[in-house]
Amino acid sequence: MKRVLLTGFEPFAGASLNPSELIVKALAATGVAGVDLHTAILPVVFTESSELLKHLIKQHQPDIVICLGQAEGRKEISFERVAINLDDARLADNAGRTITDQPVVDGGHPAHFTTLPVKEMVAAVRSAGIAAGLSTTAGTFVCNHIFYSLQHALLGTHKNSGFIHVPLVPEQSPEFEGQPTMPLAQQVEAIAIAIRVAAGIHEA
Ligand code: PCA
Repeated sequence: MKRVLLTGFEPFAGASLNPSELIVKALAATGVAGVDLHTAILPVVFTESSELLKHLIKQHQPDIVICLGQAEGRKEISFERVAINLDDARLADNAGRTITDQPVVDGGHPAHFTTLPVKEMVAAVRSAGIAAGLSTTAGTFVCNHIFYSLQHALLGTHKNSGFIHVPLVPEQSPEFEGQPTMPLAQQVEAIAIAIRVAAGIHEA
């Protein structure tokens, strides 16, 4: 059975919730059939998030690592293809720091690609009737930071890892007027499917 580490993020920028945290907690409660699932919630703080992720990888020795984050404005489950070596925040992280124009890893490659089977994951989620797509930018805030740190940490290993951005949930509409949303239950189902595809056990 593949060991999977799944992470979400706490709320940030004054928001009351983060759907990525709710998805991770829902799947931690139910488990995902056929995989040995380990979960954690990361702080939306540049250095602390990546330090904690590296610690969790050491602790759990996962075969697969999938990190989730909220992407307001997106209407589909968004499978990120590329992480770039750039921290460039437009808003403060949850420690109050606004890091700009800094590499994620000094001397690291300019970018890393996902090592998840993202096209199969998109196809499987879509065939369950849930909106999904590929993305070529995870931005330059803490989500891209964690994605780049993850790919850098696992470089040269045979582990599969990557990042998925998720839409807002309808409960956030009052805070994010006019932005697209997707119900939490659909998001949870999509991520369970994605995990099972990554683990090679999705019966498509
Ligand atoms: N989304 C932010 C950081 C945490 C989160 O859930 C991002 O896209 O960078």
